[in-house]
Amino acid sequence: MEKICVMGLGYIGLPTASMLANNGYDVVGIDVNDKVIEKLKNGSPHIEEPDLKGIFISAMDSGKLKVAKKLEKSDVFIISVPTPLNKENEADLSYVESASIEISKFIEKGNLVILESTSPPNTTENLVGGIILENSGLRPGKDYLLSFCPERVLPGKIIYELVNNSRIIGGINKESASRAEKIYSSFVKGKIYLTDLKTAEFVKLAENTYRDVNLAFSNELSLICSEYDINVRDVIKFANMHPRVDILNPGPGVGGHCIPIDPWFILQNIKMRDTLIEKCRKVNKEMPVMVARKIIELIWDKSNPKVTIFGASYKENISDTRESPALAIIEELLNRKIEVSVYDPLAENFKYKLSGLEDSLGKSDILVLLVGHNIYRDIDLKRAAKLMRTKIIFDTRNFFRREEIIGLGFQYFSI
Ligand code: SAJ
Repeated sequence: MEKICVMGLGYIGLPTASMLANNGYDVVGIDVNDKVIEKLKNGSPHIEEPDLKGIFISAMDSGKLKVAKKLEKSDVFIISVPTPLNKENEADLSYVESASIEISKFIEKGNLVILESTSPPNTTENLVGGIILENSGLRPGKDYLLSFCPERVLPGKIIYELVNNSRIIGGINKESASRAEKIYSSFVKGKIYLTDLKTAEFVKLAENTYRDVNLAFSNELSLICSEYDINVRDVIKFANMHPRVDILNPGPGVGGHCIPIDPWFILQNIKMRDTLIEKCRKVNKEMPVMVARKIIELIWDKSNPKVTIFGASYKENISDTRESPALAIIEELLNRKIEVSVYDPLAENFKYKLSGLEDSLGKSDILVLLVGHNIYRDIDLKRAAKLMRTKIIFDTRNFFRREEIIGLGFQYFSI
């Protein structure tokens, strides 16, 4: 069996490395972060994700998965490092660059390099291929094989989707795509489609941008419906009964480390201006501001108002708080000197202080639900009503049952 080095042990790299090891490959997972390596060596993943711990531990126990800080010689190198957005709304490819420089030191003729990190079109050939050529003299497609294979898995369902989703693989030539296909087919049950590098890079961006555009449409509908005093949820429910309509749910904004970022990668190297994609991004970015304004409107007559926020993570039932709409909403409220208390037992690495349930509700003037975690279903709303100073619920996810909330004496508002 070939040896594979997976560079970057984050949300995608760690499950992928574990999966490959469980399917017979000798895998070395590389991460530059000492704390991550230490935790993993002690047998516990640093990421919360259903079923991840089990597959990671079995990979480590089998002896097929090692974790290390330094890269080593290998047959295959998979780059799975972050590609965040920089201040100019362009891809920060510095981690891909560093990984490519490292690979240049170990790569040999006949090896395969796969980029998995979401990147603007041409990154695999120009940046990864360019750096390796410059530093090792090896030519992509001639001396070694070069592919792009984007991850497509949904946080919260990563392990299931890693196995069952289809994959798209781009190669600098057919041999590169086919060799990468052989590796992924060791654990992927979904279909695997082969194409060229640029197309595969673009497909990944198009998928997430499609979702961003659909969400912008849905969020804009919610604003328009509120002008007409029509319930947008009813509109979407009925419209989606049409066989060719599939509108997503409006919410307090679009968070996470992918959907708010990838549309910018599509736009960064093009001449076209005034695109639909950019407008949609702006609509979604504006949603938290609209939500904050609505909160302020609902509590404007209170002296020293207190706002309770349920949901710091960027979506339901996960701990990830990156680009969470809660961040922008809380910032708006704090800028107006409004007291904010956040209750989210799942959230990790949140910028603001998190409170206990009773503390967060005590003497509050409004409960704003930003994310519909299942654990919020167990909350005793009668007790919440007693603790709060003013009984208002602003439900941005259609999470609660309106009649029940009103029955408990609350005023109920939704998006
Ligand atoms: N959201 C809504 N309403 C909806 C659906 C989502 O407001 O009806 C919001 C969520 O609350 C969240 C944001 O959109 O704030 C994004 O959530 P998501 O569930 O749509 O997507 P992510 O970011 O968790 O994962 C996406 C997925 N992409 C697609 O579905 C096209 C996933 O498959 C990708 O692998 C992932 O991005 C990624 O890593 O690129």
